[in-house]
Parts: sequence; structure tokens; C-alpha cells
Amino acid sequence: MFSKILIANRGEIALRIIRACKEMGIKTVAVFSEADATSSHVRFADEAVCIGKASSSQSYLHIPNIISAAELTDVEAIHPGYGFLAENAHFAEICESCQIKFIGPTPENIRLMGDKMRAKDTMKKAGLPVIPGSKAVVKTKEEALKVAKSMGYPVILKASAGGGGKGMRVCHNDITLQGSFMTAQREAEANFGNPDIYIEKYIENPRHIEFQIMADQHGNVVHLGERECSIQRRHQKMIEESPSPALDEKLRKKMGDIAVKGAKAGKYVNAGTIEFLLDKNNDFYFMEMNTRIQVEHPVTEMVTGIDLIKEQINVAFGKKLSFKQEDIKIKGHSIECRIYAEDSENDFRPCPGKIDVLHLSGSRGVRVDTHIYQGFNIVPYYDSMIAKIISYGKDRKEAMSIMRRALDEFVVEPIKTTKSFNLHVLNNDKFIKGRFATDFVENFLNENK
Ligand code: MV4
Repeated sequence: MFSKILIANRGEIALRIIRACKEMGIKTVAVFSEADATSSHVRFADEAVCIGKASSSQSYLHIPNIISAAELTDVEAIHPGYGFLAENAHFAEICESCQIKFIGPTPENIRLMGDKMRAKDTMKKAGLPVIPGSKAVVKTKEEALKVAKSMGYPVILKASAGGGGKGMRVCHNDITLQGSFMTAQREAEANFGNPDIYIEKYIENPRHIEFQIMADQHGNVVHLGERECSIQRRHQKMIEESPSPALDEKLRKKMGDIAVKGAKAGKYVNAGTIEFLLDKNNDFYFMEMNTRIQVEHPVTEMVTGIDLIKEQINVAFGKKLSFKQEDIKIKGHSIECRIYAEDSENDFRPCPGKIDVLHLSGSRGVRVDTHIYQGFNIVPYYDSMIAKIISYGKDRKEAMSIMRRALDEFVVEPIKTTKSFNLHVLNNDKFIKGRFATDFVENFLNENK
């Protein structure tokens, strides 16, 4: 096994990876920005190297500084976590050329799935259901109008290099399409350095359901069930759960088998996620593949009993998966509430600051993944997520009641957080009944204004 790993990340995920390494007998190196010197991942790693100033571009995104830290500490591998460099094919390639194992997919996996049109084309050829749309990127307004005419409105414009909802535009007629096309191109260029746009039929109020994939370097690919991720606000997820209340055994098997087929078609290795949109008629479509471990991976760990981070490290070392598809049994139900240091009463404006009083939730059926502690200063430079509360119960009802109790216990004074928002959702009738889609949060916030 690797004897030493560098974690190219911060916050709760850096700590999560350090903990997995400790249990595996692997030494850890933390990297940190000047703003994170007192963070938990620095304290709990065996070694720590400062890699630059507070801003991400000068630290957690700064490839030369991270590679220098890796060379200096003589690590054998780098775990990128999520965000930052996790889906940067160039970074994965540089690691390889320095004989440092990148704990994640291959640069070619990342490149393929990062190009949304190429990814879609690969999946379509492999027989996955994909959303009807343009066969390639659409270069002109006139071409866009033609494609829209052939499918019918509404349509959605997406950036080919995009993903995660940034720069998408829904158009309901020729007029709005004409008005949006150039803006979408300009936004794609500004956000992703690539103006390419493609068009799809717009699926109204779908559910967002994603399948966890694990693949080794020997061609073994399995799925670990799904996560329901429809509770999100402006493409920022708030609550996730596994299994999804929308799937039955039959649909789960159908979607899971298709997800595995897609990962195989992309010659995928390590942990990944196949995202589907599920519509009102229970028709589902491949949307994109995320080539990283995701924030919400704990709910999958709770219902499968599998440590996904350890599995990622084992697979990166060259080991075979420790389980086959038939060994994976989904047991019980798990919910994750993300706690953001944001004021949900004030348009979710970020609320950094020092934590004077902290009480973490605990006991039966509760897991808290966080890097915060009493006296910790939440800095304003990065994502505002400060904790993930994960509940586990024998069924959805129990997981919900444990979550309400866990949220109630969670105290971070005087920081404003999204705890009360989460509690309101957990007490909402539609949520309790499992009847919701991606429009849930927007409707919920409008109804409770
Ligand atoms: C869509 C869609 C409806 N129709 N594509 C949002 C994130 C990005 N990955 C793609 N997204 C969507 N693509 C078609 N053809 C609706 C969304 C969407 C969405 C998807 C998942 C979770 C939440 C969402 C909220 C709004 C829109």
C-alpha cells in the first residue's frame, strides 16, 4: 500500500480523507493556505505544508505549489477531494508525469466527461437514454432555431464545457431563444473559456437522481445505489438521501445497470457518479458524469457499509474492488443535511466569523462530518459549507426523526446557518411524503416568504 498521501484540499473532506488514511496505516500530508493555518486538517495530518495565500488561485488551485509540497514531503499519491483540482485533467496528468498517483479517474476519463457533448455521445452510443437535443455543438442562432423547431419548445441551452447548472438558459419560444443564444455563448466563454453551446429538450421539474459508481483498474465496475439530490437551491444541494423515495427495486436495478454500462463505455476507473434526470412518467435520461468523490458520498456509505474513500485509495493502488455487484445490499435509509454558514432569512448571504459556542449532534444514527471546533474562525474565502449532518435509520421515517433530533442539537453560536431551513424542510408535508422534485426549494421559499 502507499505509505504517504498528500491531500490537496481543505475543510471537512480533507479531514475525512486523513481519517481514512489513518485507519489504513497511511501517513498524511495536509496542504493549507495562510487563511487555514489553524484548520483541523492541518492539526490532524502527520505533516502540513503552507502552499500560499488565502485566495484559492494562489493556494488550493496552484498546481506548482501543490506539486512542490508533494515533492518536498516525498508522497506517493495525491487525493484531490472534491472541487478545486479534483476534475482538472491537466493536474491529473502532471501528477502522473511526476510519478505521483492521482487518486481518482484517468486524465482521459476526466477530459471525456468534462466535455458534455462528447460524454453524451459516448453514452448514447453505449445505449443509454439521453435527452433529445442537438447532435453536436450549435454554432449559430439560425441553427439553434432549426433544432428547437424540430424538437418543440421548451428547450435549454447548455455550455459544452459547463456542468452543475452554470450558464444554462431555458427558452420557451423563438423570441427568447434568439435573445438568449449569444448571451449563453458569451457566458460559456467567460465561465469555462469555451463558447460552445448545445441544445436539449427541456424536461420540466425532473428529479435529480445520481448513481454511485466504483471501478477498479481491472475492468470491474459496480454501482452502490442511488442518491436523491432534488433538494437544491440554485444548483447548490441542501439535502440528499439514499435510497431515493422515487425508485422501486425494479427501476433501481434498471437505472443501476445502465449506469454501470455507461461507466464501462467510458472505460472509467475509481469513484464516479452518473447523474440522471427522472421525469413525471418515470422516464430517465443520462445527464452528466461527475469524475470525483462527491460531497454527499456519506449517505451511500451508510446504506452500503462501504468506505468509499478507502476503496478509492485501494483502487488507485491497483487492488481489485473488494466486492461484486451481488455483494452490495442497500440496508436502511440515510439523509444528509448540509450546514452552510449562510443566513437563510437573508437570501442565504454568507456569514463567516468566529465560533464561540459549539455543540455537535451525536449518538445513535448520527454522523457529523466537519472540520469546525469551538474557537474556530470561519473564513470568507471558500465554500460556506461548515458541516454535514448524516442520519441513518432502519427506514426513511426513522432517518427523518433522527435528523430532526440531530439538527435540533446542533449549535454554532453566533454564526447564522442553514440549520433552521433544513428543519423546516424536514417538517414539510411534501418532503415527508417523498413527493418533491427539483422545483421544491424555490416553491418552498416562495410559499414561506
Ligand atoms: C436540465 C434540466 C431539464 N432539462 N436539462 C441543472 C444542473 C445541470 N447538471 C443540468 N441541470 C438541468 N438540466 C434538461 N434538458 C433541468 C436541470 C435542472 C436541475 C437538474 C438537477 C438538479 C437540479 C436542477 C435544477 C434546475 C434545473
